[in-house]
Amino acid sequence: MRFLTFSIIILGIFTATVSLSAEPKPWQMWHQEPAGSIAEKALDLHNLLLVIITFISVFVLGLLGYVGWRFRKKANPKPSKTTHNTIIEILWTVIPVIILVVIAFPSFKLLYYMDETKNAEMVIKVTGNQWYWNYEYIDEEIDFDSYMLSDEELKPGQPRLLSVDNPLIVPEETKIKILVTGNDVMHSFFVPSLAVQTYAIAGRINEVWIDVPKGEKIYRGQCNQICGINHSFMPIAVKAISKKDYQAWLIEAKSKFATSKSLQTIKIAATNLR
Ligand SMILES: [Cu+2]
Repeated sequence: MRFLTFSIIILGIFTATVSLSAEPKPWQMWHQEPAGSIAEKALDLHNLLLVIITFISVFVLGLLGYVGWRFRKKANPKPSKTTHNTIIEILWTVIPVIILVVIAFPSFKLLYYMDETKNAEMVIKVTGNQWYWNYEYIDEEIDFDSYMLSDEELKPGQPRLLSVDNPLIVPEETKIKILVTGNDVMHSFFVPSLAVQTYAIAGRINEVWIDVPKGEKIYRGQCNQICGINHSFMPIAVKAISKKDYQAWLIEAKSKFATSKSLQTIKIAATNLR
């Protein structure tokens, strides 16, 4: 009985974390559940490519097996000296070209879709640092750092090495443009479930966008550009909340994170110029 209760509690904790955050699971074999339109389209393209490459691989393997068997020494003691066959040569050039065109079409379509940041409803600037992230809400003049939680700081249900003190808070169902840059070495902003991965390079700004679906959820990611000794200790947590809760959070955040670094820098620079 005690074991049953224990199991139910464990199961409860497990299912609770499953529904509240998008993160890698032990022994996971497939993608994380796609979140947002880019991730859904990327998974569709992946599934199409998987079908195509499976057919090609099975065909080539079958052909190799057949040729190996059919033309073995015993079955074919006198090998033919044929070297050219125009029809076959045209076929093995034209068919791969057709396959590549079939792949290029949806591929470019997705690429241009991902590139379209025009109608974004808000902008967040993400800066990679050794070894933490800084998130700046440009229009709101909010700016804060996001550090990984140490093992001692973890609360029940928070995954180790993936939890942070200040997650990137975003409103659900909103198109958000993200400007990614770096402050020192190269980092990379990577959230698998949102299908977002962009390099953070000092002196450059890379643009991406996300539209997290409805529902309160944490989308977890990591820096995936080897950036120094603590590379694996700068996780990303994107927390989606309702638009109403987001407005409430903004009010709180404006007092909590009011010291806008960039504004301070501008002010200091302006005073120095005088
Ligand atoms: Cu990094």
